[in-house]
Amino acid sequence: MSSTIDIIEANIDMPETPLIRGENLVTLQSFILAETRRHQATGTFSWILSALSLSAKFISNKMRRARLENVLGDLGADNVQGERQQKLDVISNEVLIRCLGSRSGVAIVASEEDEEPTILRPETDGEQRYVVLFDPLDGSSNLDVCGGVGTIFSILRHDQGGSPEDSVLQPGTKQVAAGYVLYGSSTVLVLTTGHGVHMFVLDPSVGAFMLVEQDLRIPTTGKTYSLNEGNRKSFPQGYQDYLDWAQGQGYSARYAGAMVADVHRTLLKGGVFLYPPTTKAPNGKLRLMYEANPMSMLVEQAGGKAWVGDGRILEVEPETLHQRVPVILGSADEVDHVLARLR
Ligand code: FDP
Repeated sequence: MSSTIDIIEANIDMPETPLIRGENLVTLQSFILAETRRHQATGTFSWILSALSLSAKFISNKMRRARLENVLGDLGADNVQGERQQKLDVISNEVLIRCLGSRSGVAIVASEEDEEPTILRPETDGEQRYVVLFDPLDGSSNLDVCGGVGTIFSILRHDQGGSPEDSVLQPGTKQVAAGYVLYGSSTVLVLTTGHGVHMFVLDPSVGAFMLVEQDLRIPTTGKTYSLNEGNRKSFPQGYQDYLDWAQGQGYSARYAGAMVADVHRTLLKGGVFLYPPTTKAPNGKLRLMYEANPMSMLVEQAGGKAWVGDGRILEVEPETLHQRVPVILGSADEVDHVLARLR
């Protein structure tokens, strides 16, 4: 069976010993085009992915120069979640809205930073349009200390029959694509369109995301848990029992405090990422529509599991745009170890 890389590179004669490291040079753009053809997707959809990739390049560039351009720190205002807004939260939100807003295939955008979705083109005009939900800058409290932060996105089909609200409030199983960008020691974009998970790294010298791993699989096991253990005393008993068990088994703790960084590590190395209910946040802290759902689609597509406690995150019926859910996701066996203590 020919791979996407074969399709793109078939006509290129490569020297026997490549001068550039890496067997093939496939950009996100060419990968999306090949995927579009392979799965008979529409060009509209590819344009949306290209807007997300363009936004990621803008944000990445801003981030790298943030201290020099004096755009670190908070704005002195709270967002709709009652959280302190960072200057870069606002800049990233604007970049995404402007890039996505110019694509005719985008019907609605919904952001963590805005109370209500922005309805751009509710009519379909005979074209399949999409809803794009995003957290423009996840983990932004890490910004001032040069820690990893990211952008998370989820794409749904715009349902022309119902109200814009119905279009936005679809369960995670209906996502047609999901992904994140991690602005870490390099800028990494991880994407699924429902046919596996693929990883790209931004090459700043050419300004393109290059494919570095196709069909990424999460390890089935991994003796690492990732959660804010400072909240331990206010977790439900099952989570505390899990921690006792894991520590007895010699597990390690790893927590960056930014979901994108923690999920990325879990995806590559295995283990489990958790944000349990706490006394202060009885439904957990993470948002279903633009944090838990897209990450769950990626983790499931990579062969892992993503649960709220008593069911799959992707099957939660959403009630509001900014609703929160408890999150347990990662290697299949490790998620099972947690669930066994919650039952
Ligand atoms: P942040 O508030 O910094 O944006 O989305 C919320 C989030 O970060 C996640 O990225 C992260 O996993 C979590 O909050 C960290 O919360 P705690 O500080 O409560 O551990």
